[in-house]
This record gives sequence, C-alpha cells and structure tokens, in this order.
Amino acid sequence: MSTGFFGSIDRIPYAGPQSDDPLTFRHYQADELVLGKRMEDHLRFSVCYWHSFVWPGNDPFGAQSFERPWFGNTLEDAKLKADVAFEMFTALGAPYYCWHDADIRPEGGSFAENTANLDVMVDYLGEKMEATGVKLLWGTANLFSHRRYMGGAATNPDPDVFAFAAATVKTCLDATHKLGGENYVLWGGREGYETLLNTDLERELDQMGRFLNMVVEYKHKIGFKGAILIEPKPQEPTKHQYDFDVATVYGFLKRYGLENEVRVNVEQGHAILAGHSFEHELALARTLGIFGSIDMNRNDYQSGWDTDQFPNNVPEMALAYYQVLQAGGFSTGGTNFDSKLRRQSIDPQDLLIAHIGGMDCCAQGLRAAAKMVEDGALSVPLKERYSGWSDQHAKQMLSGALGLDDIATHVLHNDVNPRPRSGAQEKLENIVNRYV
Ligand code: XLS
Ligand code: NI
Ligand code: NI
Repeated sequence: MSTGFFGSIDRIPYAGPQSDDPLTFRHYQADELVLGKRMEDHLRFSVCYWHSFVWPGNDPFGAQSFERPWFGNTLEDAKLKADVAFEMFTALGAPYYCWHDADIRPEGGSFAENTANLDVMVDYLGEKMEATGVKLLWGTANLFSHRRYMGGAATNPDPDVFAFAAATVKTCLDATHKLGGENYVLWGGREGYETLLNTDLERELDQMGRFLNMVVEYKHKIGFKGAILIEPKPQEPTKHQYDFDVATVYGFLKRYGLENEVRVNVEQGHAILAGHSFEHELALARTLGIFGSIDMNRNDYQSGWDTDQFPNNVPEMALAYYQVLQAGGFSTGGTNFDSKLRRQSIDPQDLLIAHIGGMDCCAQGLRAAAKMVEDGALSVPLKERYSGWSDQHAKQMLSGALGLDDIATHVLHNDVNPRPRSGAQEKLENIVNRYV
C-alpha cells in the first residue's frame, strides 16, 4: 500500500529528448546499450537517504524548511521514512541506495539503544529490499553529528569516544553485510582539527591508522566481500580534514599498510573544495589503483562550502565518466547522488525532479564519454603525444639501464636538441565540445 507521499506517481517513464514533462526521463534509459553494456549497469545509480529524507532544510541562519510526515525520532517515523524512500527509489528506477546508521534508525540514548534500533530497521529495510529489488550500494556510520564527536571520532583525544565510534562502526559493518551492501564507506567528517594549538597531529593520525586497520580486520573476520572506501574532503566541518584529497588519502593508506585494502569514494563537490577538478581526482584514483565509487553532486564554484547541488553540467559529467570508463568502469562502486534540494524546494515532486535531472545529465555525460572512447577522440592524440617513448633509447632511460652519465654521453654524441611541440589544448577542447 502506497503512502501517497508522491501522489499517484509510481514509475517515471522514459519519454525521449523532446519531452517537456518534468516527470519523465529525457536521456536515461536503463536498457540502452553503451559500449555493449546497459546504461543501468554502467551508471549504477544510488539515492542517498540523508539529503532526501533526513535533512530538514536548515542552514546557518534558518531552521527547518521541509515538513515531512516522518520527521520525529520513533521507530514508527523511521518506518514511514523507509516506506517513502523505497517508493522514490522504485519510482526513479534507481537500483541502489545508501545510508548512515543515524539516517535509518531513531537516535537512542546509549550504544545499546542505538544498536537495538538499528537491528529493527535493518530487518525492516531487508524486507523492503527483497520486495522491490533495490540494493544497498553502501552503508556508513554517522560519526560526526552527535555532540560526543565534536572533537573527532577515531581521532578524538578521549579514548572512550574512540571506543564508542569503533563499536558503532562494528554494528554498521554488520548491518551492511547483512543487507548485502557492496561497499562500506568512511567519511571522516570530524577527523581533522580546528586549531593545531590543541591538536597532537602525529597521535591523531596514528589513531586513525589503527582504526582503519581494525575496520579492515573486522571486514575479513565476518567475510564481508564489499570494498572499504574512504571519502576524501579537505575541510568542512573541520578547518582541516586528514582525508584531504585522493593524493593525501593514498599517502595515508601507504603509511598504514592499507593501499591494497581500501579505495576511495570521490565526490564532485569535495574535489572542487580541494582546489581540484572532479576528473583530476578520478584520474589520480585510477592511476594509483584505488578508484572505488563516486558521490555525484555539484559544488557552487563561488562558495567555499559543500553545497551538494544536483549535477546539471553535461560537459563536466562527460569528462568524469570518461575517467570512470578509463578505469574500466565501476566494479563494486556506483553513482551515488550525494545531492540535496535547495531549501525552498519543499514539494514532494521536487525530490523526484531533482533526481530525474541528475540521472539524465549523467546519462548524457556517459554517452558522450563512451563516444569519445569509441572514436579514440582523445586517446589517439594522447598516444601520439607520447609516441617518442617507444624508441629504444627512450625506453632504456626508464628501465634503469641508463644513468645520468650515460644519458649525458648520448645527448652529446647525438647532438640531441629537442624541438618544442604544441600541446594543442584548444584543438582538444574543440574535439570534446563536438561530443557534448
Ligand atoms: C559530506 C559527505 C557525506 C558522506 C557520507 O560532505 O559527502 O555525505 O558522503 O558520510
Ligand atoms: Ni559524500
Ligand atoms: Ni559532501
């Protein structure tokens, strides 16, 4: 029986690019083949619980703007929220969803109460997943909202907070495993500092390193086959976050011996906050062999905080999915809409329309990226640019066969005198524009 929250809508149809009905897809077609694979299997869309069903629409100056019948802290509220959430996943045809423990269960007054509430809701969600076929892309623990975490979770100066966080992650890994989740995410929202004046940086990094090692040990202990993912972000809520960006996370994983165990969940808005582009973070992640999943959204380029808007920039999406395709596509990962409505978008339909637009934009980006791959639009000129390296002497410079002195002799004897060549950036930009 439907909750009626979305009126009579039960499935958003594909109506083609000419459609002017906001409740139809214009580009996303689950079964359309792209590079021989269904669009749905490429994009692996996921809807996040927190922005759409939990966030009340507050901002630093204004209180709640959304009124939802499930806002409250009882198990009944949590179940109604789940009913509506699954109606939306189904209406959109989204194959996956994601949660924090605090999104799906009422907040209890103790660890025992939290765990008991989580258990009830995991069973409830399990039934809904069974009934609808919607799967869990990832679960995660909210280790940042409650005041106990104001000084960090794993990096807290108080060992009791570390313990509370560790115990909570254990229950969330159990829940994710039970629901067949394909990944488990750690976003270190408060793993960082406000001021170095009260922070022992070395100790906090070691605490975080041990914490993450315990997560990996426990994953293997219970036989969880999904990937453990870290989600980088440079700042907000803390002034400085330890998981700053992909490069920083890789250094951290190396230092604590986890580079083969943990991958990254790259978010568009976080890349922008770190002063990078989304495609930079994706390219680096795949180069380092730690690409896992993406949190899809859009940051406002003029603001210094995480605006989590729905994506609407096709050329940007094309370059992002180009990197995903270069990585061989998603394995356990997917496209999770970590995106939220603007606080004036208070109608139930706004939730659907925002996701429809985001999914269409990703579909267009994917199509453009796939066409560029097919045509070798970027790979052919790229190969040509580096073609000098197939030369015998060039290879020896990298293989270890030659040292600086050998190379100096070679340069002298052959009168090597390189002639600069154009990087042809505008030509390549024009090529990309033909596809988007
Ligand atoms: C916040 C993060 C968060 C993670 C999950 O900026 O994006 O939503 O994705 O904890
Ligand atoms: Ni995120
Ligand atoms: Ni974010």
